[in-house]
Amino acid sequence: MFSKDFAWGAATSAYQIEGTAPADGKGMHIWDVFCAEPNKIFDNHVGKYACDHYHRYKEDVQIMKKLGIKSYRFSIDWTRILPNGTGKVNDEGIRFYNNLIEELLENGIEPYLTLFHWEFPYELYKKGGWLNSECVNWFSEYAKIVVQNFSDKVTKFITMNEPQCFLGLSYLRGEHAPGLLLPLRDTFHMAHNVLKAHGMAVKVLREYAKQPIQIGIAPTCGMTIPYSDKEEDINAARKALFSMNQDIYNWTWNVSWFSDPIFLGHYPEEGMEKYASYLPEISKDDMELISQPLDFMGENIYNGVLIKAKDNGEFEVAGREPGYVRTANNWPVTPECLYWGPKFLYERYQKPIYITENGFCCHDVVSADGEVHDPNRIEFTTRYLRYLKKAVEEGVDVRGYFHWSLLDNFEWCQGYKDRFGLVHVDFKTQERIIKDSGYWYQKIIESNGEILED
Ligand code: GCO
Repeated sequence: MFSKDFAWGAATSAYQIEGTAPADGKGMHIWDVFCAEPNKIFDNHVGKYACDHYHRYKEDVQIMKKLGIKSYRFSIDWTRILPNGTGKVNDEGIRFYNNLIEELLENGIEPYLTLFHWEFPYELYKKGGWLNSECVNWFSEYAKIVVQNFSDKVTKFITMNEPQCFLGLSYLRGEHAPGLLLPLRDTFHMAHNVLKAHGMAVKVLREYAKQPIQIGIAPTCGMTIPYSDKEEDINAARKALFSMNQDIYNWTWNVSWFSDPIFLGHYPEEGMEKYASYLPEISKDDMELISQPLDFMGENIYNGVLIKAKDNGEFEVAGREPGYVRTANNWPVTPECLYWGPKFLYERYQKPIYITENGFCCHDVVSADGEVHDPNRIEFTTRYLRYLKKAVEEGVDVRGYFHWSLLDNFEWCQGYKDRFGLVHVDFKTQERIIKDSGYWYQKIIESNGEILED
């Protein structure tokens, strides 16, 4: 069963919910700029209103309290704190996040603060962004201000959300802000700088914390699921998860390329050989900085691929059965990934794990009765949590689960098309309606997952 202090939570991110119309001194970040370009976002939706959480945060905290949510993972918009990315601090931004954090604490909800969930300051982007090695100092300056202002109340910090995405989707595929297609070599250089920035931020968070804090990072990846319970398929799935098996233009999705340096102190040998011609200078000091000790591993887990052993000791991706279950945005529903993923990650990195995101996009509508009935989200989440429970009962140290997401929100280049919330948002009126899944999640939390019995 789940531990008695298991962190049942919900997750959001600044740009996706706050509404970032330049208010109260906020600076511009790359998503503000990207959304202003035509044909980048579905139906040219823009994030500058989103859920207007910036003004409605008290209402949203009350919804969390009503649902019994114990922990809330949110991100800080870097440009609310440092409008230009470095230099002058914006007191209004500090005030907003202090108010949010205090509101959470007053309502018995523990804040989990993500420093970077893709809101990269535009002024710093113009100076080269993550490609400029100065980014290590920029990010650590930001981290220092965050920890000095919030660590008297916040004890859980996540440095970055999904380097795989904010590098891969943004600079390899060009689908996310700033929408570039960089030379492969640049993307490996960026990734190394990002990892160094993460490490420097960890050092700064530790040095300036006003009380003992816990620090982690929240990568994501497609998990691997053994095709059968045969030992060879299980070994093949484990091997596939950590191998460099992505094609070169999707290289950021190789799990171990980011997690091995952070948790093991070295890049994976297979990747060092495979990518040798693209790599920057990598020093011993770099790896020491990158592998600053962390207290936990976050992981955003949505789905996985079936892996089958081949006779030659290699592995292959096995096809899914015809008509396999999908979400409204066509993601496969693969509940086993919330067993095998934590299991394999815990075996390799031996760190407590938080599922920092897991959720589903469903076709949610407000029914004639004024409610939002979302049986699919309840069904899918039930299946996934049953597998997570199995992993926990077999000894995987999973400390918490954050459902993505609290609110329907701005789903990046998909705009407002994809609804992931436990709470429905009417983006015209900003009316919130708790979906059936929200009330269902309330019962899960109340029973500490006991009602998940098969
Ligand atoms: C991500 C991000 C979230 C997404 C969520 C649904 O994983 O891409 O962390 O911001 O909105 O995962 O795609």
